[in-house]
Amino acid sequence: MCPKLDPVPVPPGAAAASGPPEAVARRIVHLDMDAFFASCELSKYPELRGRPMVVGGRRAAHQPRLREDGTREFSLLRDYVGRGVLTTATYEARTFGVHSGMPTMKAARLAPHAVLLPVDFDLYRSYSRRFKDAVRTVAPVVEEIGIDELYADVTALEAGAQEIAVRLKAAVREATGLTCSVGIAPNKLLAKLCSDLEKPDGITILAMADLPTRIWPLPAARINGIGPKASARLAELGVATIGELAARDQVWLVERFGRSYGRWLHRVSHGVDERPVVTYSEPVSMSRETTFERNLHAVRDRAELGEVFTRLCEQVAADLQRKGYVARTIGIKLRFDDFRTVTRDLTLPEPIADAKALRRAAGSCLKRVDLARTIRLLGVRASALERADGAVSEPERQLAIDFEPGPEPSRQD
Ligand code: TTP
Ligand code: MG
Ligand code: MG
Repeated sequence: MCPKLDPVPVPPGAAAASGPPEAVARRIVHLDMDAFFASCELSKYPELRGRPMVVGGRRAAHQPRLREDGTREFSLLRDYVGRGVLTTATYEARTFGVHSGMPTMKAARLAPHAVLLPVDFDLYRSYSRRFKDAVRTVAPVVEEIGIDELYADVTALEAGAQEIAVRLKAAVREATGLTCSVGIAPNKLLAKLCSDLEKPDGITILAMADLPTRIWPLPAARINGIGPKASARLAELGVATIGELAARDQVWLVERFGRSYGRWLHRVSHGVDERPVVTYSEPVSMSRETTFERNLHAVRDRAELGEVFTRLCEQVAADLQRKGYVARTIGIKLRFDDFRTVTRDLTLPEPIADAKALRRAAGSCLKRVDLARTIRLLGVRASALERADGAVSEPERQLAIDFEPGPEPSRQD
């Protein structure tokens, strides 16, 4: 059967009669913080500015030590032993070839003298809130898509794109002291691609007409949704760049990638993306977990374990209350010394957000686990969330988190 062809994409602003009605040409911002975790750390340790630095150490081993003269002593990458990976690196460190996701020991061979800091998620979460609030003062229609990035629809703002970008960057800088990079384009796909083009501290404004010069030379794998498998298959077929993808016929793509993905590939290579900026985002769950510095035993380390367990419950309860949710299902997660992970949960007749009730529910989950082995990690999760004010929420959506958490404990979905 011959696949049905999509209409050839029409650039916004072209005659409406020649394609689907394009209501108003949109202006979409993608804003992404520069070397985010590392930049947050620099605000704590300004003496490291200009030095190569990476984030990915362990709190116990790599926390900076205060010397008697008041200066700090930092761990260096060359001293690292372990199996962790980097969460990020400053731009100075990137000149040595180190990057997010690289095994820390490999990075140590490339940049042995770079400073190594442990991850501090609480700090990054607080900067994340601050920069997002600052953006909303300039551009209220915001979709959060990760800890350090967001989309905003600025179609309705009076100012020109350059002016909006400058204002956004100034607001973020004033609220956080940090720099970000901004892309403004007719849709989310192009905004996300172009915010990366002038990093760090960049502004990129892109019109449909710039597609051939600015977007088509980029590797196809830059597009969100073209993962390692698809890009390997494309490479086998001689397609490395977005432009080479755009040059292929839609039928050719559909034959090789299936109807839905093939058509999508065709559309994105031509810069077409109609997804709206979605301002609501309902979390599916909230959780906190911690990895112990030494493995704990349920009986021998009962007091310590109990204390941590209670603290995790209090943190989850505080997260729920701060964000205005109640939870119907409470769960726990345990990882044992042999790395086996078990979870248990309990669904309650009434939703809760109170630390004591949460601790009781989590405690009864714990009773259902065989605790013979020592424990490396303990986590508490609240799910089946409902708005505490009883408001009807949009269909449940995972709060978009665009990466796996780094090696440190304590994160929140
Ligand atoms: P990114 O925005 O991808 O990277 P970045 O902000 O460090 O650098 P850039 O200037 O290129 O935007 O990710 C944001 C944060 O997410 C990053 O600072 C650390 C974390 N992260 C990880 O923990 N692991 C990963 O593999 C990646 C890519 C990011
Ligand atoms: Mg970033
Ligand atoms: Mg990012």
